[in-house]
Amino acid sequence: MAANPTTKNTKSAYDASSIQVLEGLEAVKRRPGMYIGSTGPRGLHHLVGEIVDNSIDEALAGYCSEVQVTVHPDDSVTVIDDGRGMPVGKMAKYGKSATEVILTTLHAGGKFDGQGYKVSGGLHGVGASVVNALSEWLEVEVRREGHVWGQRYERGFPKGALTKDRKLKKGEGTGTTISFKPDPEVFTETVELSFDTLSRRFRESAFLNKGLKIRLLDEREEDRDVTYQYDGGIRDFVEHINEAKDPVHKTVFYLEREEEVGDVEVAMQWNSGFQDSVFTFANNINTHEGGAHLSGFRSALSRTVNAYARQKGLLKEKEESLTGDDIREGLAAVISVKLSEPQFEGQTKTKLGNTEVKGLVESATNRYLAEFLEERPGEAKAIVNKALQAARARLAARTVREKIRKGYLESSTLPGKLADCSSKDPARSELYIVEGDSAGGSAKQGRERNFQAILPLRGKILNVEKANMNKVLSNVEIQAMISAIGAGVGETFEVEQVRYNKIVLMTDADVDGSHIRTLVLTFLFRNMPELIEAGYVYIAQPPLYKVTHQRKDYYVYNDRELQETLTRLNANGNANIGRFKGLGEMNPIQLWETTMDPQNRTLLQVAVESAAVADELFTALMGDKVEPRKIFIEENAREVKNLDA
Ligand code: 28F
Repeated sequence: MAANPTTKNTKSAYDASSIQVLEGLEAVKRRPGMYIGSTGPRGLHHLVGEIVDNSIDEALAGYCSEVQVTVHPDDSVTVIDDGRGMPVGKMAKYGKSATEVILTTLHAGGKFDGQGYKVSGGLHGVGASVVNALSEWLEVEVRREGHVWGQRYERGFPKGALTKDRKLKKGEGTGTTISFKPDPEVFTETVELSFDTLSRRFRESAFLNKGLKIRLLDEREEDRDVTYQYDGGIRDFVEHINEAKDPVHKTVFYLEREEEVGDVEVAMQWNSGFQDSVFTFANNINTHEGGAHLSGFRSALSRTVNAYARQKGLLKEKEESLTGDDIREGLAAVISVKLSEPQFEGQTKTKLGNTEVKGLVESATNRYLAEFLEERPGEAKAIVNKALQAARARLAARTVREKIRKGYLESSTLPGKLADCSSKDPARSELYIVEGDSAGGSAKQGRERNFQAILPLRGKILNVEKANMNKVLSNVEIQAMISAIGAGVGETFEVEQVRYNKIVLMTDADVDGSHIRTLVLTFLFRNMPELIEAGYVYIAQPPLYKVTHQRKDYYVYNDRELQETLTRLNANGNANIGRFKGLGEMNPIQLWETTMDPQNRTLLQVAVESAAVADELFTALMGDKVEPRKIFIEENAREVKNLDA
């Protein structure tokens, strides 16, 4: 019988495709890093992300509304979606079911017949086949065409063809379920998935796909079960970023456009902080390195805000335009584009290349932001004022930098409040930085003026960790410290120019005092690290208690000493114990005798073991994250008594 021309010889098709599959699996197993970045924890988590992204692709196509991810005690994972279900039909070209082709052919899924989906996320489209190859086992269940279909693989090899199993139950929806166990022979470092890593990633995916419900269950720990769903999409994302901050204006700006080139969404809202947090995505992939969409956004933002500021007379003709940095200070924004053919470039393939996208984002942002500002004059004014404030700080800092560069901001323009010492020999001179004017007053009276200078600080100083350099340099208290120390700041700091070889922080022993002390230490650590490295920075130790016994006063510095003193005096109850609430309570003589007299004071020398550790800790202590505030430096400082001995 003549071969029926319509039925190609599926046997040879099968053989050819099987060879291709074997080569593909081999390639992935030989160099997994090529396909998932690494076989460390990041690569391990990518496996889960890749499978979930295929469900998200089905959601992008409009057919899936819920994805459920379960981590099992044996470190295997199950992902379930309620999409249409992977196609199950036999593909003549491959002589196998479409499901098996998707799960065994590299770069299959989503795109193998050219049409594919309009946009596909995934790990730059490596598809589920890589996950299959790198899994000890993988099981797929498809619910579609009235039946449940199933197939099992081991290290990518099918243990049999796709089978048509039970009928779908009444009311049972279509969809795809994939369970898999990452191969411990590949992921030799660890196969343990982190709930936090997964939940962070899925929360981001939910923000980026408005309305999509993603649920994460962890069977390894009781009741670790979160569900993310954001009907506001990236608007909710911006609100989440600004949750711990205070917004400068009420309405979150939002635009959404669908053009030939692709879809673009932008959401943004300014907060009163100094950092800008602008996150950009292309097909749900975080484009950390930015690219065309980010530059389009930035151009539009600058142009539109400047135009509005000038048009409303908030920016005078002769005044220079607001810079991008001025405008972006305190900005929380999310830009998300969806393209059919995204080009990822850059070091880590997270920079969007498609140049045509710049125009798409720029024109959409120009148009809708101008409208937003026009329609909300109150909010627009707040936004422009924030940028004007940033510009003023920038210009003020420029002046200060000029002065520092020309050496003005050192000895010549000493701050009014500094009560300097008469000695000009740094080796003998000490600068006490004191909290508050009343303590400053006592210190000025009590000190030994030929070698002790006093600089009172007015209340809290700026938290430099959160402020950019412009803000720092335009802060009066900070300027006073820079000029008193007299050796410049930042890159122009010269430790040989320092006017005092002891800079002593003297603040109250209460929470406020320790907070101010940490702020000053953060400033010094960030802007004059050599000062700390030279061992010039100290912390004064005022007494905590005054014990009066038989008309004699004893000053006690901590609870341990208090017990020892009471025992030594065998006071047994007839001693009066007074607690010092703050430096201001001490009269000048007491302050001198107990805290400033080199003969019997105690100074803690600030010694930072490793700058890197401190750097990390300062960021944690003083950054945006709300961590338990502990005085890291004191715990690492070496206690030094009678320094002057
Ligand atoms: C747990 C992981 O992988 N879900 C998937 C689909 C649905 C279709 C599909 C997938 C079609 C054209 C190739 C069904 N019906 N969850 C998943 N759900 N793949 S993967 O098709 C494959 C593409 O190019 C699907 C009609 N069209 C598409």
